Amino acid sequence: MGVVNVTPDSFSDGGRYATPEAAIAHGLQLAEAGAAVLDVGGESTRPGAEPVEAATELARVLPVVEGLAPRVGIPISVDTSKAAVAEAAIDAGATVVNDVSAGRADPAMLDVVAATGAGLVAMHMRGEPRTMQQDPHYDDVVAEVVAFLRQRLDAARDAGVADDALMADPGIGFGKTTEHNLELLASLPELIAGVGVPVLIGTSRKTFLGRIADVSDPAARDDATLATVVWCLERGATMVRVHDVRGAAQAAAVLGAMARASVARGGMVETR
Ligand code: PMM
Repeated sequence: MGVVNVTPDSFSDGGRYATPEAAIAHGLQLAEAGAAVLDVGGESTRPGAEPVEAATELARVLPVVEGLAPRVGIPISVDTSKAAVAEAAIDAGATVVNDVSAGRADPAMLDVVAATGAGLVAMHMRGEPRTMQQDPHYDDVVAEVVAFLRQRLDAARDAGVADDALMADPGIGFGKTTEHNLELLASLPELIAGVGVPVLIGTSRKTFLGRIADVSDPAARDDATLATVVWCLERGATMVRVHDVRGAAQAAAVLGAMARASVARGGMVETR
């Protein structure tokens, strides 16, 4: 999943693709580089970010979805927590809703997803972006994230979202310390088994990578990101959300070839 942020203030690529033309050109490049899905977002969810009005988010996202949908042969997801934005983006050609609030921020969201037949990514976040990094605490981060995701997936099913339309995401960096993020990544097979639907992971350029690899500029964290991409795909993640699609696609292709060779030699690694 390639990230197309149409925001002036995203932590990772803030302002670079803030005009529709720049964002569309960027999305086309990511599709060319091997993205399987393009994730278009108009509200920054970086720690401390203030919410934006639906009208502002719509004005950012819609022209980009409209511009990309007829030109890329891959699904487009809309990264939003607002039902009105999701509905308009689906009208414009998006087929997946990536909601970092997992349907909690807007009571109409799950109904919109169900009524349109769109896919849904339900993500775990502790609190909201404005406050989520203020002293996050869990007794058992893996168990609590799994329990939350199971509850939100059930809420989506209760609203009428089809089981095969669902993905779950532990929300790396959303109300989590470096240790929490590492614990979630270390426990990926347990987490995937626990939620029971395909799992998406977004580590790309996040702060914990900068801390571990000592890289302060988020745009210089793609090599650090790639280590997590390989780790996640190797441990059963279905999809990774990245800025550097070219690197991730190359790593996934090589990983898949090695996994197939391993199976051909009677190894235990699954093909993907
Ligand atoms: N991370 C960001 C935004 N949206 N959506 C999902 N499903 N998972 C994530 O980890 C995620 C997300 C923040 O990163 P960005 O500012 O680089 O888009």
